[in-house]
Amino acid sequence: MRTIYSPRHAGHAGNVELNSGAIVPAFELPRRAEIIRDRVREVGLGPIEAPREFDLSVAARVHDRGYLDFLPRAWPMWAAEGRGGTAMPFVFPVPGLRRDRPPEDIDGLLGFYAFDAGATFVEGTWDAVRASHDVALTGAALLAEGERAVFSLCRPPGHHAGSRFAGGYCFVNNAAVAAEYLRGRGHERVTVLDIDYHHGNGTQEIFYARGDVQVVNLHADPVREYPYFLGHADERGTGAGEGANLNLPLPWGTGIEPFMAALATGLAAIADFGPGALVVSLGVDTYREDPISRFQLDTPDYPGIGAAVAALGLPTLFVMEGGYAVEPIGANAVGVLTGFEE
Ligand code: Q9C
Ligand code: ZN
Repeated sequence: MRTIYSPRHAGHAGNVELNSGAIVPAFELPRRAEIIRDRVREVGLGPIEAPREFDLSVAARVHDRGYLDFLPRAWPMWAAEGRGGTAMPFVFPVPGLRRDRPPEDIDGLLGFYAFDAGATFVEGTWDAVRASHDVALTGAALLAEGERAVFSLCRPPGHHAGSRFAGGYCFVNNAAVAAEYLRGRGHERVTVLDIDYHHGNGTQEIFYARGDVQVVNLHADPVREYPYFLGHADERGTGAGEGANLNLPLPWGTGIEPFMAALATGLAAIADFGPGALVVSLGVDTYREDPISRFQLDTPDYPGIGAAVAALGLPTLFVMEGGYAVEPIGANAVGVLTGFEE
């Protein structure tokens, strides 16, 4: 399997986040992608290739134009106020206390285009986001050209980014952009299967009213876990998308057996939907020692997940999402891929 990787992710570095009432170094950091890349090499998964360049026309079909225009302007506007460090929102438009009118000030705009304080900007953020988007689209293009499977080693991740909201370390929804690309390239139906620990709220929102892109999500139950406000089992899609959204929430402490049982349910729903291609939002924050998560998967469990996905027999694009136990992240993520190939 080919891996698509860009070193430009490394410009998105030194960010901080809010954690238990304190400002701490962001858990989502450059080493993550480097360790995964090194593991790809170590196990000989296949060639590691640079992305091609794409314009934002596909992204503009899943994201709001004003939002996409804001992302590259966020850091320059912040710096123009004489500020350094990390650009982070502190005020958000909630129902009843907002109008649908973008402010002009950077602090207002950061909140207007975000659902939490977790997607922060430094000088190199937009370049890294742009490269991550290209990494995803290059994988999708290779799939459209006939590859059976490709690994898009995206960083920053994307599945929390909604049509006009950043959050949870995510800016552009790489998996959604890839799925939308595949839809436009001959596949009548495409599925996004999200196995990150956290519910892919952005991906769900983007495709919720669409019947051509199925979204299947395995994640920690939002009753107790981030992102809290979406990801329940009764969210099934709306309008033309009715029945095309499947949430499989799992309790804290979930180990590999119930995880595989839920995965089997998800895979059966995918087979019923009959997509021409599959995009997997691959998060390995389901790992037992992940510092911000509470599932119990272990390193030897990951190949079995890849093997189960492979049994669908679909052209498959893996798009990297979360995973914050930094040293084991390579073995865990690449374990899914080697399991897929066996
Ligand atoms: N401050 C992804 O896995 N909550 N995003 C952090 C500690 C946000 C996860 C709690 C987790 C976001 C792509
Ligand atoms: Zn996650």
